[in-house]
Amino acid sequence: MSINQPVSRQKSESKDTPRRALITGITGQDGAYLAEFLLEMGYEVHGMVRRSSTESFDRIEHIHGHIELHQADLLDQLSIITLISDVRPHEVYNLAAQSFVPTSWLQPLLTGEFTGLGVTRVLEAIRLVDTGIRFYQASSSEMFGAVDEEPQTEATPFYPRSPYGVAKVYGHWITVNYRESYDIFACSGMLFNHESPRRGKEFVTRKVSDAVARIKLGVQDSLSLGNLDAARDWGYAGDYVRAMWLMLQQDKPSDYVIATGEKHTVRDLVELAFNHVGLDWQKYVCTDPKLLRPAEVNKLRGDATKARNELGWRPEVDFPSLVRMMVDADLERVEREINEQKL
Ligand code: NAP
Ligand code: G4F
Repeated sequence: MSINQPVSRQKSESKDTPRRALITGITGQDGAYLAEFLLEMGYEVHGMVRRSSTESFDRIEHIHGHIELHQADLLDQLSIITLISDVRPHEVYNLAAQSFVPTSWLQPLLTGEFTGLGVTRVLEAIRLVDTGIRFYQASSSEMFGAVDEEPQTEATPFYPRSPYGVAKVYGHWITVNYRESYDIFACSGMLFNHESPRRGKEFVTRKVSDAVARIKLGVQDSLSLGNLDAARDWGYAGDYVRAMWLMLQQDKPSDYVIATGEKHTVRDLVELAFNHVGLDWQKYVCTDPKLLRPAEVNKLRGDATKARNELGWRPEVDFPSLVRMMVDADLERVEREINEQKL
């Protein structure tokens, strides 16, 4: 896929000029769904990608030719300023981050740089180029961490339990701060876990759906997991990117919890996924203490009443449908790979 060289854009606009959006993290799960959604809404979609020795554009391969990619990095301030002044987006969606919680204990400083300070770099670029650009920050339910209150709302105090959660709290507050200091239309979406067939295989839902497909098709024997009692409020990524866009279409910027309001354990997830292919999970799943986290969070369940009332947002895919969707997609992919003799 080709990456654009910097080109300065005409700043004059007519009423027919399509809205321009810039997505950081366009190669990730949410970036791919958001890009598709914005294209459907008639946007001109630009994506920021970092340099890598191998291209990892699988999730956006199908929209290649409809989006423009630009090289920049959350660690490099000048590259972000140059990108925003070249593209001159109306809306910036900051989805890029080191997003895997266990990695944040292995690389806490890098996580702070990407996931925390990276937000300030994007906001600084907007402040310097054009404070009229609308900004969405991908905040997380991990900010709530070890909360007492359940379910969590926009007013629930934060108690992050991982370097990732701590970095996201910084990203959240710097977004609020730039809104209040510079009058930038900046919103923080406090999103609870959201999953899909495009989810990275290191996250528990996809690890399970991939393993179920491989076990069913005879190319894997067992599945090792960590804490089966851990519980999350899991929704569908396709529903959640709609909420991101809705936040930037309001008259006033604000922060919103986006969640289903339901909590399920990893054990529920495993049982549903194995049942879907007619297997008894207890014959295949074992637990490995190495997969336990230094600190766990147990009470994450969101209350999205504000988003429902102000944005008109509600999730459309429920948990059992999500699990079935992910297992079916992995069955199809693993079967194809077996037929192509890749497995
Ligand atoms: P993801 O699949 O892990 O995608 C992360 C994206 O960030 C990838 O495109 C990655 O690019 C990019 N990135 C990482 N470091 C970068 C850097 N230094 N410079 C430029 N790009 C960089 O994450 P996701 O699930 O789509 O989540 C999107 C955002 O929402 C993240 O900020 C995440 O923390 C947050 N969030 C996610 C959830 C969830 O349940 N999914 C919930 C709450 C918040 P490469 O392809 O080059 O690695
Ligand atoms: O799927 P997970 O790795 O997601 P986690 O840690 O909740 O983080 C995700 O959601 C956040 C929103 O709250 C995002 F901000 C973040 O970027 C990311 O997208 O783990 C979910 C739960 C944990 O409690 C974990 O301990 O599953 C438990 N789990 C049990 N066994 C496991 C495993 N998690 C993983 N990744 N792998 C296991 O084998």
